[in-house]
Amino acid sequence: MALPLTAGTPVASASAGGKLTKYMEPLPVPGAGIVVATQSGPDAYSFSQTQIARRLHPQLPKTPLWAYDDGSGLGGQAGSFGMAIVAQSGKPLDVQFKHNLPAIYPNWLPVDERLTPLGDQVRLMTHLHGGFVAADSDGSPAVTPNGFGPDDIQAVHYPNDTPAAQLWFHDHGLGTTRLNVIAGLAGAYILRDEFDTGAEPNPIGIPGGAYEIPLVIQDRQFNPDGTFRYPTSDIPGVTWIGEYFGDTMLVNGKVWPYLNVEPRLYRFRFLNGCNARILSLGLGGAPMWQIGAEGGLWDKPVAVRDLVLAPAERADVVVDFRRLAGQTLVIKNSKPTMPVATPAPQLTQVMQIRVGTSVTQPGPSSVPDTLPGRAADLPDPVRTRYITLNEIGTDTNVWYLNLNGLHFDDPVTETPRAGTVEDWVYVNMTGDTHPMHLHLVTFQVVGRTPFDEEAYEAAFGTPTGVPGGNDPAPFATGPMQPPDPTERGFKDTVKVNPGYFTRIRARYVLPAGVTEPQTYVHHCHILEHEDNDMMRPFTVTG
Ligand SMILES: [Cu+2]
Repeated sequence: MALPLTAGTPVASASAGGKLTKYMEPLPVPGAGIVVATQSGPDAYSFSQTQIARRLHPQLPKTPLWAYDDGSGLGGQAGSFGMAIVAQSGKPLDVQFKHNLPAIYPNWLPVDERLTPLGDQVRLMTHLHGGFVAADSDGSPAVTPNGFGPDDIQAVHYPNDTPAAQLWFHDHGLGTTRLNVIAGLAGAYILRDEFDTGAEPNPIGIPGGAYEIPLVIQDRQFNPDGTFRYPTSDIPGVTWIGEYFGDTMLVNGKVWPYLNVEPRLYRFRFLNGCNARILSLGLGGAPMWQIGAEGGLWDKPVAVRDLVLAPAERADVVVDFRRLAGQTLVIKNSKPTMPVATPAPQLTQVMQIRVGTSVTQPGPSSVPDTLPGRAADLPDPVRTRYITLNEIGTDTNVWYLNLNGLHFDDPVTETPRAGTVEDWVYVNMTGDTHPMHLHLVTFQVVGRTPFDEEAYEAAFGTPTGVPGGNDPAPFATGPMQPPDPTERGFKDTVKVNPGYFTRIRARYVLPAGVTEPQTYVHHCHILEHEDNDMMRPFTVTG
């Protein structure tokens, strides 16, 4: 089958997406537009990363995409987010990813060769986000910085030795994560257990089956030829841009889709899959209870009005449409309120929900009072580390971001001992919120403390930022604020807001049978920041 060749096609300067008619096509869901991956053998999957083309909106030409093919040929993939793995807690999987993409980046993916180990070569590396795996199965730029090239196979082992949760897998190429994810290399990884079976009824008493809907939200721009538009910098010598913001919203890989629902309870599983946009989502008046986040289910539901999700954050939510029969709702995205800060231009409309008038299967009649999950409640730490977030040379040709004033490939400085609990305090020296993500662990959000950033910088600053290791407590300007009610459980990504230092607590346990030392990474999940250079290794030691 011939695919559109885009290398050599001039990239238009204006986006074609913002004027598209909204709510023309149905939301892809697993089994209808999203492929539920088929195993290649017992407890094994064999994917290839490959280029396909799909029409993401009826008024757009087909968009070339990079996709994970499970061997099916992806006839069941409707949009730019098209693959889901369903895994069972306690049941390990062996997974392979074979690079079957072009060797060199096409024009529509503007690589910045200052940031990559091998120039304009397409080097891939799949990371299971939220996975509890050995370092050499993590898809880690600290282990395989050059990634994987054409025809290479990345073979990984996922123990799945954690409770049910909504994970995702996405590319993590060093210096190219923002481009590889824009191109389409992201998929869902739904981990089930004996409580969270996905069926209806289930032991938890929450909606299941066709009434559980993943909602992966990604903002994008388009060129008139249908390719994704990724702008380049207007700074001479620089291609990289500080943040990517789209002017159209894609949900599950389709532009501004609609979803038909019945007037009953649903389970919506939100994932912010944007490169840089922090979402603040409202459901048009439908009552919502959050029941879990990145680390799985909580011990009890929490009523919520707006869901403020930074890139990579997830929210597991029960929504009640029973009083909304016959109505049409819109999921809207508003500007996040302080202290969350982001330079994103407004993009309000997300998707439409059409509530029908009849119910096929009644499902649960109420939201359960208790859940089989956990509130995060770790014991006191044996050690506290202070990690700074710096932005250097903004809007100049040496613009980059860093942690602790160090580059990614400087020697490891964070070395927690296996099995111990540590507090990490992220000290934000920039003007914006950064969603910090740790590989390997899930963590408790302990709290956020306002502080005098200028005085702290005056005391410790250098031309490459404030180094790590300096306790900001003497510079506090108020008491520590407790975590938000939606930060009740274990998380793997936390909003580190400007004007505050943010304390998280984790136990640095390794998977069964994995011996220290093991090196992972922690980084900002704004993909542009991660690519330049807001990422550092850490080593779990003996
Ligand atoms: Cu950041």
